[in-house]
Amino acid sequence: MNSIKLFFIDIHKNPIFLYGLVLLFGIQKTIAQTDYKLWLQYNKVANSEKITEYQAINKNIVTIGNSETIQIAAKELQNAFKSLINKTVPLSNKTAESANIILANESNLSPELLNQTKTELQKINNEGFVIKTIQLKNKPQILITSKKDIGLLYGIFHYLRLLQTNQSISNLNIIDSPNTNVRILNHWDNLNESVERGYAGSSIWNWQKLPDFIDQRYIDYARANASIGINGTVLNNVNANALILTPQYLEKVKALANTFRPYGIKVYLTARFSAPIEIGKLNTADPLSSEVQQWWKDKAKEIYKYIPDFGGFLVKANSEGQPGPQNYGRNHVDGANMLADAIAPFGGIVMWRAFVYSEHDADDRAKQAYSEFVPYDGKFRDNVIVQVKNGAIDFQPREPFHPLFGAMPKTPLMMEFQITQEYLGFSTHLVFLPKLFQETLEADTFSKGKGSSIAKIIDGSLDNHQLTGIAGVANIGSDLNWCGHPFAQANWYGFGRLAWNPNLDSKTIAEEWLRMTFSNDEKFVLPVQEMMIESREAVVNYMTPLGLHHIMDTGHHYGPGPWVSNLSRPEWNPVYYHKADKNGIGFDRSSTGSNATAQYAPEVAKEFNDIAKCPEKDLLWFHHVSWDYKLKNGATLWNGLALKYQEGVNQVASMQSTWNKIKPYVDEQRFNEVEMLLNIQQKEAKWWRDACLLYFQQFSGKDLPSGVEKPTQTLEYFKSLKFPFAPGNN
Ligand code: BDP
Repeated sequence: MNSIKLFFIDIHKNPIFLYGLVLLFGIQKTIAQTDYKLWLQYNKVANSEKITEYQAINKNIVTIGNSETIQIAAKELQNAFKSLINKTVPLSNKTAESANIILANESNLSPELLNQTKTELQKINNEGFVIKTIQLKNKPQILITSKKDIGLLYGIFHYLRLLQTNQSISNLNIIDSPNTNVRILNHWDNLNESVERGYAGSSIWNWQKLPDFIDQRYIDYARANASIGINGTVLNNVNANALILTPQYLEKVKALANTFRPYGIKVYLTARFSAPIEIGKLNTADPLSSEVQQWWKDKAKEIYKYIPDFGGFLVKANSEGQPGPQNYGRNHVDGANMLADAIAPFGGIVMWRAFVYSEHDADDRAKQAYSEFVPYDGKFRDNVIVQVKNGAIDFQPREPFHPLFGAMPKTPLMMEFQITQEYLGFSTHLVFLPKLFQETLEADTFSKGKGSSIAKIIDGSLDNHQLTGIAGVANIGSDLNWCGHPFAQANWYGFGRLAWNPNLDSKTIAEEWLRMTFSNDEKFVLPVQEMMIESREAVVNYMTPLGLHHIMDTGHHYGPGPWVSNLSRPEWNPVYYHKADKNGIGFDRSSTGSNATAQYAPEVAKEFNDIAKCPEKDLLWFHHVSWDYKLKNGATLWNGLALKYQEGVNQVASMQSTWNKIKPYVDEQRFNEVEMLLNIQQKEAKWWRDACLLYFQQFSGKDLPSGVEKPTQTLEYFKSLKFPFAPGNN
């Protein structure tokens, strides 16, 4: 037993080694490999007509230019063709005339090729690409071109996606560029290799072995990110450790930066505000002190010696106990601008987080970031971007959009989504997050009248900003399948696709991902796509329906804990958020309550503020509602709430039945994994339903309506459940 365990631990981080063992021992199931390959499975194309079409076009590849990036792109094409269409396609740097696929950036195009693509090239930015079927000597060829080589890499991944999803590749004319500049993962990884809110094993950064040992995972990570257009990574936790800024660690960061560079990925770090004291031996970190300013300038210079294209800093300051400018009586602008000045000469940026709330502020937590940041609008340096979570509380299954979006037109704002499922069932529950992301991106802030969507704020088009970005808190760890749940990979994938184009439809993303990751068979794709889309509403229903929020058990945030009321900070207690009493339930944020609704543009505020107009999905977020209140469907609030919880449970049951039906289309291992995880999800959806309804019933004093199953246990039982070793809660 022990040796088996050891075997698994050893192979954990090294799939190539695993593959070797599999060959050696003749083990048939190489499925661990399958999971590891993410959406880049490159399964052999099953449709014979498509194979013929693809084989006819992809005969040889010519690259013009010799950067590492272009070589990676060409090799990727070659490898992919081998598995997709079982063809060894020669690669050369001969003349374009002899090619079928030409890879070259615009500066390497012959006048003739340039002539055929110059209008398209004018429409792309530095990371964009053009894929065009052109005629050379009357022969059709596919030209993949761009301004810079990174565009070629993005271009080939787009091209391969067409093959992976069995689309036609004749007469192509694709012009595509990312809508945002900074498309970045935020790793909440600690230097001891634990991951805050990480549910997929430990950190993939092996700080102990760096800089000399480059794990194959780093390369695979960079490749996967490049395939979806992610171009930045913050390596360490927002709850930062200053040691990352010491020479010993900068050497290691440099090794990672060198590995990621050819894939177009820049490295960023979190900056602990008190670093000048902790590692600089100063006795203050006051941003207005000239010695502190000098310290950061010197530190920036030092960092850029190691990493000439270092991206910049992400900062969590004066939030949840982290140090910041307020420790010295200064404000967020003083802090952010001081760092921005230090890093500006080298082209770096500062991503300053707006996730702030204080136990000393008696006002509604949902209002605090807005109150604090709006007066700073227009006061930050040009290389500062303020990073705002999608909602005003904290990555809940559903939140109305954060009121800061639209309220700081003179400041670039970047979106912070959470890909790791801190409040959504960890890596155990299947929840397709792009649906949630899309809901936020599509929300209309009305800041400049109708049509002022968050997508337009994020991509800079509404307020005319050049610096733009989207961050996602990574769900990546050392698990063999990277994300802990086969379907959690779709959330990484979908985040990248939406960061590239915030207007994409989550349904399209689900379909692409399924085809690339599992199968192109319609009998598989359609039902599973539907299941993924539905999964977001399911989790809302069985955890926090009708606008409830933050009623997870505290600390680890797994499972229900609406009864928790004993934590030192009031806004850490679930009772603060649901406010259930005999009169009703919900947080009154209307003008009769905390008046958080007034932080939105008048058109939006009017809707949220009026209980009759407020969308029911957000009802209890904005209103304290009587148990007998009549919902739009005629049910009382109590009955409606109970039925929503039941609906969530039923939705998971229907996800299970969908999954059981698609068994013939999925490999055994992934089928079994998802089946087991859905079984847990089903049990836990019931746990949520029963625990919450039993608890709220104490206040409503009403029976469960017909259609809602009887609780499986007592409230006391649910309250007694404890999870001292839940992952991700350091
Ligand atoms: C909360 C997490 C906490 C993070 C914090 C943050 O519970 O671990 O440090 O957000 O975003 O969601 O800073």
